[in-house]
Parts: sequence; C-alpha cells; structure tokens
Amino acid sequence: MGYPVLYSFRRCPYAMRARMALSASGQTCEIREVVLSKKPRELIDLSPKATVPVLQLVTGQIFEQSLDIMRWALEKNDPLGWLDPEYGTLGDMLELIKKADGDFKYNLDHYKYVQRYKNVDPLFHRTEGEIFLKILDKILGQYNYLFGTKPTLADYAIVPFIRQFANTERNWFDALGYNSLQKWLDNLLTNNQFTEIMNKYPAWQSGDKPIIFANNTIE
Ligand SMILES: N[C@@H](CCC(=O)N[C@@H](CS)C(=O)NCC(=O)O)C(=O)O
Repeated sequence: MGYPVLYSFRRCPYAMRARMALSASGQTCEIREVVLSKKPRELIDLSPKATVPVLQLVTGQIFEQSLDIMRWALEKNDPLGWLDPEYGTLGDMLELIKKADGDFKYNLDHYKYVQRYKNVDPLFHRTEGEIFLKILDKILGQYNYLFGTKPTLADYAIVPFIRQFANTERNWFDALGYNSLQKWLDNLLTNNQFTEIMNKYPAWQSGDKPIIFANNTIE
C-alpha cells in the first residue's frame, strides 16, 4: 500500500498551503520536489497544465488545485478545526480566499514580478494590493485570526501570499503600521505548522527512493 503523491515546490505559496493542510490533517504523502524550469515528465503526464501542487491519490484520483487539496485533506481529518471557524462559515472563508487568490494575487504578481509584464507600474499594484492588507488588518483587530481566536483554513490559505507581498519590500511593509496584520503574519510564520512544511528536499527524479512527508499533526 503506497501513499498519495504530492508534486510540490518549496517556495510556491500554493504548494505551501497544500502542505500545511496535509500536515494538519495528518495525511502522510510521498513528496516530490519539482524544479519549475525542469518539470518531470510524470507530472506533465498526470496534469498537462503542470502547475504545483498536484496530488495523486492511491486510487488514481488527481487534485490540481491547492485549495482542493486543502479541502480534501481536511474533510478527511480536521483535528485542529480549520473548516469549522468560530465566527462565520466555510462559505465566508472561501469568499475571503477568493479575494486573495483573485485581485490580491494579481496585484502581488504585478508588483513583485514586474519584469514578467510589459508597461506595468509596480507601485500602482503595491497600492492596489495594500487595499486587501487594510481589510485584513481591520478584521484582525477584532480577533487574532481571520475567523476567530484560532487559525483556520482562511488564515493558512492566505498567509503564504501575504508573506510574499510583505517580503517584496520589507521596510515599506513594516512602516505601514498594520500592527494586527504584522502580528498575525509573525504568529503564523513562526508556528510549527509553517516551519515544518519548509523543510528542504532534493529535486525529485524518476526512480528516486520515496521521501515521506507529513503526519505530524500539532495539537
Ligand atoms: N491555481 C493553482 C495555481 C498553482 C500555481 O500557479 N503554481 C505555480 C507555482 S507557485 C506554478 O506551478 N507555475 C507553473 C510554472 O511556473 O511553470 C493552485 O491553486 O494550485
């Protein structure tokens, strides 16, 4: 009996959130670290769009979206209650995640990866992205996390992108004075849920001995 196979890339924010949910659900996987400029044939055959993360279950079923991987893992086992927010509903969390994955991610890319686009003003996109930071900071002023006093699906799905945005120009971000947001970011990035999924693995090649990931649920 094997484990599900996760194609992942350490620094990809989508892969980070998938790994955090797999870890929180105690789901053991075989992890295959992908180099995006040299994607393995096995990944392309499995998922022609070949983004990471991709999860292949033992049954052959495939998940090609990070949020689907998170939900699959947590619907199986959710000991930390990520799908069960103290305030609001799963639908509310998904709506906020959609904003992060939509407009905010668009602005993040056009701010951080300006060289990938033509005629783009990164400062315009920084300012547009800041609108979402402001919204989060306001929510986080009420409770410590986005949907209550404990982190849930929304916090973990969104935090890798806020991390990228903050790290693009750290001095600028720190000077914004979004204290609740800063505290939230620090809390999430220094807890085990995050640090344990940032282990480094060698790039996977066909025939490699499987590397086992996760099954380290933190109570
Ligand atoms: N909607 C996808 C997006 C995944 C995605 O875009 N991942 C990036 C890396 S962060 C990727 O694999 N890009 C393909 C490439 O760079 O070739 C998800 O949620 O999983």
